[in-house]
Amino acid sequence: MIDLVLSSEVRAAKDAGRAIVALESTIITHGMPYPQNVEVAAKVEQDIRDAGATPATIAVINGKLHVGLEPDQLQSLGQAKGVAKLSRADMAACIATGGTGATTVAATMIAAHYAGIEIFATGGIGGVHKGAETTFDISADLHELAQTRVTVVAAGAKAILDVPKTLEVLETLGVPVIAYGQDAFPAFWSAQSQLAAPLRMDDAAQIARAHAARNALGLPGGQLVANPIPEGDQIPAEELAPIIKAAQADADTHGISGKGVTPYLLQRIFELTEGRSLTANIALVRNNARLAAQIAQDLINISR
Ligand code: PSU
Ligand code: MN
Repeated sequence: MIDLVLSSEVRAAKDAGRAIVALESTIITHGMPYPQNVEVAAKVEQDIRDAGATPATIAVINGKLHVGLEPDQLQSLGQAKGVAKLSRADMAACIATGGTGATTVAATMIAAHYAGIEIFATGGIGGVHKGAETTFDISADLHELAQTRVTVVAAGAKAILDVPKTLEVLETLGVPVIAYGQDAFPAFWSAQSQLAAPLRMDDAAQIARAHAARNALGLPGGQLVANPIPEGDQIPAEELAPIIKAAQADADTHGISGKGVTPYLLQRIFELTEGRSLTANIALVRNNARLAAQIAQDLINISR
């Protein structure tokens, strides 16, 4: 048995059968600098409440799996240095050794499913990195989407990834990739990309019904909902392309590999855009939180 700790509001929502949206914590510890990380995490939680659902930020603290963090826990996690980044391979080991760590998309999906939560909002998922044909750097997030029944709302994939290869792997793994309200697969900082999304849905209730239909068919795995960044918050792809190139070159020069790659690139892009990447990132995460809250409520309405 593992120690599962629900926050007071998640406990109350569960007891009342209200909609809950899972949130990851790696975005807080490894995706954004302090103190903006804590401010953003609190805002995203509030967006979910304002949209009528309950937020459940997930992390492992001193060997306990927390689903929903109290404000002081969020604050200390966001300030802590050297917090472990937990993906599928690491979470059980962290729990067993009494450690503290932040959950990636993959680990958050596992924890959400364990706690009975089916909808999860984040910024961007991990995917196939550029040069994966030599490095084999493919995020465990993709395989998690293929096997754990959680619908993940993200803003597409960052151009730090090889986005066409990421979509190919998702197709191979049988993961539905659904663009919300448009035909193109959104490109994280930009709403549009040159790539068509395999599926399109225009309202949250359809996404909830597709989630429920997969459950009814006994299909393992979740769905990836690709929600475009709001128009006014975009950064043009042409502007970011040279910055991403420079960040990637720095990562290569410093021999960054494994778990270090994504956090390193995110931090370098933040520095090289003088914080603009963060402003856009915040806008899109909040936008995803609102959509996820809607899907979670629609899912409850279906099962009634
Ligand atoms: N992409 C982002 N922001 C993030 C991450 C990815 O735009 O914060 C984080 C997420 O937690 C994601 C993880 O699950 O990085 C992927 O890491 P890796 O590529 O090592 O699997
Ligand atoms: Mn990786």
